[in-house]
Amino acid sequence: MTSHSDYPMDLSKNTIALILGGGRGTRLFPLTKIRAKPAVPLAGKYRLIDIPISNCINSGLRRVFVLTQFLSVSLHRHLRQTYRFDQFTGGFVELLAAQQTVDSGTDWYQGTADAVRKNLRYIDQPEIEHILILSGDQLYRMDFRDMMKSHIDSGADATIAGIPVDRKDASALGIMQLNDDGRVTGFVEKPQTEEEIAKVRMDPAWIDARGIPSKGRDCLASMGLYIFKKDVMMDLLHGNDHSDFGKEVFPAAIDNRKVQVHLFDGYWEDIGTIRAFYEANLSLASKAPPFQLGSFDAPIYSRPRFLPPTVVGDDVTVRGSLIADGCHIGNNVTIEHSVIGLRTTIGDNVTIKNSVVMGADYIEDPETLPPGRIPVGIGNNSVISGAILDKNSRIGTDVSITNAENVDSLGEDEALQVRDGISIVIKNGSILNGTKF
Ligand code: ADQ
Ligand code: ADP
Repeated sequence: MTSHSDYPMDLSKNTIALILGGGRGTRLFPLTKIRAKPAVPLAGKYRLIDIPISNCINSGLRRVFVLTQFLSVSLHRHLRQTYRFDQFTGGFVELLAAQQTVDSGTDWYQGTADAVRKNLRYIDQPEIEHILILSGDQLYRMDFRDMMKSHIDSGADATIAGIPVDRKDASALGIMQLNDDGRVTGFVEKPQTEEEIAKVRMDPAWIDARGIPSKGRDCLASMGLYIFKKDVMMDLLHGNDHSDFGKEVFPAAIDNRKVQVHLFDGYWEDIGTIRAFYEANLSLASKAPPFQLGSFDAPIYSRPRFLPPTVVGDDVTVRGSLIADGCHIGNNVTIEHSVIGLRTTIGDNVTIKNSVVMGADYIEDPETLPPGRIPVGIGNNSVISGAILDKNSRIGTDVSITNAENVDSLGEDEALQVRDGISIVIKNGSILNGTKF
């Protein structure tokens, strides 16, 4: 256990965090079709943005900008209602949306570096010395004071958080080569061939020698988390049109700037695709989750809500699942390895397996529904398996969503779609009584 006195690093005054809230990317479609990526619900009661912001707060960092492509009302509301710092801390969590940067052109951000470049004027405050850049779609817990310590101790211009990975995972990540002092001497973004990987692979003994069991892993991946000296970052983004940190800024910077690594070997998952998002949610719904949502030292924060406890009927079996507040679960229900989000209503004789049910924004009074309207929630006698049900979805009675024919991809605008083999009912989507898929 560490105490605050172990950390002389005080990030509250001289460091700003920028959270990259998502590009044009469609990797989380259709969950991001109607909301900004940081607002996507996670683990039944959080949103993706709660992870990096909680890490900042737990590291003593309270000056946080969130860069998004579009000003999302629900994201703005969530941030406003959740992250209110008292007037004496000087803290803030503020959204910077692409459309707001009028004098930088009306283009959307072209990439991660471009998103930061278009907001430099908010960052360039005299007391700020370091900029921490974070991804908005990762699940991990890190004390950024450790990373800042590496950054300061090595006198780096920029520090990249790095994690050992297997070769099979290398092609989706930025892979770094390091010298004995931990300086980055090679950087290849998402190497696709054996030759490219060979250029940057590390000897597993190098990793073992630094106190991290390599377990045969011979690639060191960038976690997409960076600390820059502010002035160096200003320089690196000035006078060029490099749009991405991984693709352009780092490969160009490693020769004439001191770019160091900060090694990390805890749980860390990029959850920016439907498959990764689904699996990360389900991994939390197990007896021994690889990531603890609850932690006394470093909690994950979210908007406080005043919901009643979940009501459970007779003959309900729940195995390896997360059930959030405010749910109504009927009789004779089986829930296995699933996430049941806030205010979910489940009828009688329902089976839910390996699914992420996001819940609802409101509790509906069935008496007030117009005739023929399917109520929010999951109707009687339905079976849901291998699915994501986005918020406020209306699943009728006798419905079966199991992707019985193992379809990999289906639909664009329909209420029921398939991505990466996972059935998805979109937000507010209705599935008629008796539908079988
Ligand atoms: P990727 O995650 O593939 O790789 P990218 O798509 O650039 O890189 O996303 C990084 C983060 O920035 C994500 O949170 C994303 O949502 C956000 N983002 C992307 N474009 C954005 C934009 N235009 N405006 C605002 N936010 C944007 C990166 C690195 C790799 C590293 C992996 C680790 O490039 O080197 O290994 O992260 O996950
Ligand atoms: P999502 O990002 O999932 O699409 P929503 O925009 O639907 O989320 O909003 C989610 C939460 O905000 C819900 O708890 C909802 O009750 C609440 N909410 C919706 N509208 C308002 C409002 N005008 N003022 C305050 N809270 C609201």
